[in-house]
Amino acid sequence: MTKPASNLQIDSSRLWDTIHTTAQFGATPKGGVRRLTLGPEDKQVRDWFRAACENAGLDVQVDGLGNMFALRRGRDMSKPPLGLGSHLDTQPTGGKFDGILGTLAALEVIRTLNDAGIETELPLCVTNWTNEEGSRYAPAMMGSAAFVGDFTVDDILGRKDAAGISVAEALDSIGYRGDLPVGAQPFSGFLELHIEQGPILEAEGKTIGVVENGQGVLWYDGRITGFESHAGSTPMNLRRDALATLSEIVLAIEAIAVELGNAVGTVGEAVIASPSRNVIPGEIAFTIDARSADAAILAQLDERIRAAAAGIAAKRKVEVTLDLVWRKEPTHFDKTLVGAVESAANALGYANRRITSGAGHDACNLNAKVPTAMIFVPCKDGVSHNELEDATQTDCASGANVLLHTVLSLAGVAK
Ligand code: HGY
Ligand code: MN
Ligand code: MN
Repeated sequence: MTKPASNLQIDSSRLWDTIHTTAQFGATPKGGVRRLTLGPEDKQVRDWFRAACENAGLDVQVDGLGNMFALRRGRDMSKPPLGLGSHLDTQPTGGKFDGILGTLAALEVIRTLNDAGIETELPLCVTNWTNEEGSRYAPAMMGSAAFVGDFTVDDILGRKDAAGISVAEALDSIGYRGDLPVGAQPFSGFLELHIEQGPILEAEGKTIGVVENGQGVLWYDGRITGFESHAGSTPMNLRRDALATLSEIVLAIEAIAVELGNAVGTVGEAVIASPSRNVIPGEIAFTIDARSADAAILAQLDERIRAAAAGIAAKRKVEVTLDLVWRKEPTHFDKTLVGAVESAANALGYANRRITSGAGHDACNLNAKVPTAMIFVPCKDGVSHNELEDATQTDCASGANVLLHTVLSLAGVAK
């Protein structure tokens, strides 16, 4: 095998252009991107991505949950491809970079190898995972979770959004329910470039995050059943107020996470059934997202949140149910691949540091099945899941260059 061209760099302007070209699909007035999974804007970007991959000479396949796999032949086609990619769906108040940088940087790596006439030993497979965000359908990282067998395909196909549309119907509506069996695409390893979605790299002036671990995640669907009654005539001591109950639960979760340290807890959704200004809320559906990079703390979060909810329910004489809909243990990425990322960053002269991911990623699921690692670059003020999400062209290019050289070192150069 020949040595990878160490001065090979991706085309920074081309990558930057593709990021801004695709940002038009679901562009919001505030400069963000609202591209909910399996909706019309997701179809637009998927169609664009498929065409771009085919123009780059890749063979695109789609599996039964819409996960997209774009294959570049290597010299030794008897070996499974090295995977690289991320996701193209966004949060409702999403930005231009979350997921999109990693998927388009993977395409840029292919384009750069094509321009340089480089053939790798291993085949390469650029991937766009379905519903990483978990906003329209739970769980998050849904397509990659089913790919590694954490959920059955039928279970996922049957999941419904707030409007009662199933994953199956949504996939069919955009024409992305493919023939490839879910989980059939083999990988020799997987790499994901992503913005940090936190403040550390920017604060420390580091260009690259060499991601070692990822937080474990607990997702609950909660329901509070109190009693609707007149807001004017019901004495305070006789109320069974579902919203006052939820307010106590929210503050209890906050206190538990702060007290445990190395933990976070969020109530991101709450819906009062038939709300009215002069009716005491009787019924509320809500969600909890709790995380820790430490497995023991994750277990304590589960225990303490359940106990707090039960205590508040008893005190207020209401019913509170918590249904754990998703549990993912903390991720520890593959040491060899993490080392390859770090070597590439050092060889390219980028300031870097080891880091734990606060956010979940498809790579965290892949890691259960194949050796996996992640590359982070800074985002402005650490902000993400917000239309203000921003990153610099230079940092995006640096991350893509680390991805390129990590790919070359792992896949090998045939010619
Ligand atoms: O929830 C997450 O961490 C990811 O952004 N879906
Ligand atoms: Mn993401
Ligand atoms: Mn996200």
